[in-house]
Order: sequence, then structure tokens, then C-alpha cells
Amino acid sequence: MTLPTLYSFRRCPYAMRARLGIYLANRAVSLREIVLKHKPEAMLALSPKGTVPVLILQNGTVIEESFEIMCWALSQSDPNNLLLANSNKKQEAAKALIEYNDQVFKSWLDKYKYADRFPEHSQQYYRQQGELFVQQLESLLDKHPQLLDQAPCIADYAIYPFIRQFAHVDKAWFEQTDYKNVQQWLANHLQSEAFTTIMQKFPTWLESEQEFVFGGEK
Ligand SMILES: N[C@@H](CCC(=O)N[C@@H](CS)C(=O)NCC(=O)O)C(=O)O
Repeated sequence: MTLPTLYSFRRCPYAMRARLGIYLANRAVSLREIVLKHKPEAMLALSPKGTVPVLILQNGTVIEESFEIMCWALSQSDPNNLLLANSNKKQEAAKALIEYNDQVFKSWLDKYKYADRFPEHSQQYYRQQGELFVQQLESLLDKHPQLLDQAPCIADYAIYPFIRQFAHVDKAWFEQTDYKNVQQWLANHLQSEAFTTIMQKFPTWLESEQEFVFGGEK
């Protein structure tokens, strides 16, 4: 049986969230680990915008946004109710958090991480802009152990790979902050089986090489 093909890059937070969605939905895909500097022609032919992740379904449909890949996987099987069925209010809240992450926080994160490329402001300034989101997450996590409830939902999985990057820019700084809830939430997710599984290493896919099955029934 042919499987959908996922073009992925291990360290990309968008690709991490796609792999988390696929893993948590027990979907299997054929994973092609790429190198961003040498994107495969086969991928660019189907998705010229040239970002990962990209999922190619058996019927040729191309899904080239990480959040949509999560939704595709979870709409088929969602044993942990990550899509928050039965609560429109929480679905809206999850969507708003993910949108803020992708449209606002991510750009401050990039500037904080690569501050030398953005000399208009100091690295500390960029960090402070990013912290506005971290503060929002901290208050949510004051109310419950996950962003919107007792159990994690799509927002937790879509967002923590980015908070991980933010924390890793200067680990010593992050660890001494007062964001105790975010620290604990992040640490729990990073120690989880889901994260360990999605971070396993795959050899780089080259046109001639074998693919690797990722995910599937546990
Ligand atoms: N909106 C896209 C963004 C994906 C994205 O920007 N991925 C980065 C890697 S983390 C990428 O592929 N960048 C292209 C490059 O660096 O050449 C999504 O959600 O999938």
C-alpha cells in the first residue's frame, strides 16, 4: 500500500508540529528528510513555495501548511480529542493562539535568535517582544496544566516546538525567569514519548534512496 509522503526537516518547528499531529493521529506516512539548502526537485515541483513540511496524499493533493497537516491527520483519527470537538469556544481559542504564534511570535523569535542580522534593535528588545506571548501562555497555564484545559490540545502541540526554540536561544536566562508554568509545561512535553518519537533521526532522503515509514498504529 502506498502511503502519503511527508517532506520533513527534523529541527524545523513547523515540521515538528506536523509530525506530532501525524503521530498522535496514528497515521503512517512515508517520511523524506530533506536538507533545506538542497530541496528535492520532486518536492519543489509539487510545492514551489519551498517550505517544509509538505504532505502529498495518494490522490495527489498537496498540503503545504503545517497546521493543515495536523488537521488532516487528526480529522481522520483523534483519540485524544486534540481538535476539541464539542467546544467551539475552545476551538476558537486554540486557533487564535496558533495564529498569534505563527504570525507574531515566530517573527520575534527569529529576530531574537538571529539578533545580529537585525541590528535595528537589541537582542533583549526582541526577546521582550517574544516574552509577551510567553506571558500569555504563563497565565493560561496558571488555570490548568495545559494551555486550554487539563489535557493537551492541538494548540499545545502546535506551539511548544516554538517555545522550545525560544527557550534554547539562552537556556540559562530562560531557566532563571519566573515563567515556572511554561518551564514545567515545556519540560513535560519534551520528555514525552510523542516528542521522543517525532525527533528520531532519519537519514536524508535522496531521490534514489529508500523512504522511511513514520507513525502508524501504536
Ligand atoms: N507556514 C508554513 C511555514 C513553514 C516554514 O517556514 N518552514 C521553514 C523551515 S522551519 C522552511 O521550510 N523554510 C524554507 C527555507 O529555509 O528554505 C507552515 O506552517 O508549514
